[in-house]
Amino acid sequence: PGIRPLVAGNWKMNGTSASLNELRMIGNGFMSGLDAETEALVCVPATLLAHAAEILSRTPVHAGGEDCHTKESGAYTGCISAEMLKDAGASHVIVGHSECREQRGEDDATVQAKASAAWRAGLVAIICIGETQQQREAGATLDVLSRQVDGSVPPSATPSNTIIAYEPVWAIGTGLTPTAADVAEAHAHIREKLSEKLGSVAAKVRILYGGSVKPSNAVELLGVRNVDGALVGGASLKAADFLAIAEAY
Ligand code: G2H
Repeated sequence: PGIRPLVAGNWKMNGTSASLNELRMIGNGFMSGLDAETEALVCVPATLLAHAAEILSRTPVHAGGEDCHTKESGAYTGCISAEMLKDAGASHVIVGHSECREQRGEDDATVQAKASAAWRAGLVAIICIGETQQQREAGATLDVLSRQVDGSVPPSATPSNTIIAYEPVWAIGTGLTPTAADVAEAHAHIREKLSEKLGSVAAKVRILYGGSVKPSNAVELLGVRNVDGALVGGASLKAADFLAIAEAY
């Protein structure tokens, strides 16, 4: 109550100009009939961002980036700054996705610096956290989430510049999802840690669930207390699936 849900897509390393038609269909879907209570965003590869932003500019759907560098510019071959994403039409950027943490050795301090870089450029930071399967099996889930909130979320985060995405690593792209009770426990814990860190504004910071969200489980997952939206990977590549998930609200 009081929090506008966000359904965000994450295309990852998928999509060429041929995929822009799906984006057109997503934009059209939100123009015609979908509940205006739900905010929508699609984060696309940087190569598509300017096209995506142009296509979505006539719709209520935002375009976002999937990662950014901490610096504004400089000798960082192959990297993209938050300012560049903003210039290409992004409103949001994902930082600290588990794939970046794992594949590129990104630590909490780097993720926090990326969130600050996003704000510097005028972007909303979507900060991803979540435990691995090994950590879950060891009973360390809540400790891991505490450590990631402490380390990855800048102390001056607000509901307007920051969104948290809880993505259990073992649920990403696997088709596995936690139970509603597990999701409720994790989100309540994240909310509590945010409150300790940010004070009363934490009540309004959106906490998205991510990890194998699809039309068939969206109603259950998005109905959980403290779940303020979804970060959708695979199912955001098909307009029909993404729209069906948004309709779960
Ligand atoms: C988790 C999620 C989106 P998927 O990475 O960030 O992907 O929905 O494919 O599990």
